[in-house]
Amino acid sequence: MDQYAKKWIKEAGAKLRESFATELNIETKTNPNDLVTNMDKETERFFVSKIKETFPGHRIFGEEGMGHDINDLKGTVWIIDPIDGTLNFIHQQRNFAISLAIYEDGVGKVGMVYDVVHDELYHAIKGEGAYLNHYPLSPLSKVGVEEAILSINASWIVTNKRINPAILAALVNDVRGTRSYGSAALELAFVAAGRIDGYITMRLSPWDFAAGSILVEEVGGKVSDLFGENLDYIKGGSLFAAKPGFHEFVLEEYILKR
Ligand code: 2AM
Ligand code: CA
Ligand code: CA
Ligand code: CA
Repeated sequence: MDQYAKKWIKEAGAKLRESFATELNIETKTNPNDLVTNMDKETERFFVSKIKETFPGHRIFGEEGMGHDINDLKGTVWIIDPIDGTLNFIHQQRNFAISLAIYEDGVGKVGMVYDVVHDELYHAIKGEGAYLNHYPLSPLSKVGVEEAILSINASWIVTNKRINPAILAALVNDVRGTRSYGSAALELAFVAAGRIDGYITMRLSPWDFAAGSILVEEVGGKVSDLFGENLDYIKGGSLFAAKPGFHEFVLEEYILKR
């Protein structure tokens, strides 16, 4: 299964790179900043046709329309975000990824995040380690808050309905530096690769984190919602991924501290 997934994700990535030379068709979804392109839709259709042809019994849950009636993860479910970071795809032609995960009865078995422009495939099979292309990713080591690089969107520090923004502001003040890449899948892959130490975001859908969470956990990182609870792989929600130790520390000393 993972060999097919790898082959298809590379093929889809090549099509995305080729699309830079063509004119994109851009539409809005729920609001003027929520965009979708013909390439988002074409890429999802590409995976759907390959999976249906090769694994007719498998189910598919994708951002651009597939399986939006899914309300459990029974059997084998492919969870796909054809382009994660569509705004970056449109504006920057970089900092986007294809995210593909395979879940069996709710357990994440295969996680792949493909950084298309850099030709970097982050991949993991549960229990067999995580890799960046052919290089194994090292188990994550502990880091103190004062040495940590945290990925967080600045807007969450200004207004926020889920948590007092002052808590996030204090955390942002205490860490060594912050980043914001605009692709949840890539940010999770960066946590797994040790390029950043943590990632906090307020609202994601399952296809944003289904693959990345497998990568992070495979190298010993922690993934939860913002308050330390389990992620919801059907509804989505907030997310906090980080190195071991740092995750617990931030929950105890900032997020859950009254
Ligand atoms: P997308 O590009 O596939 O839509 C941007 O900070 C990150 O959040 C991207 O991973 C983006 O995925 C995702 N995202 C953007 N809008 C979202 C929304 N309304 N709900 C959930 N995730 C969203
Ligand atoms: Ca989207
Ligand atoms: Ca996404
Ligand atoms: Ca997307």
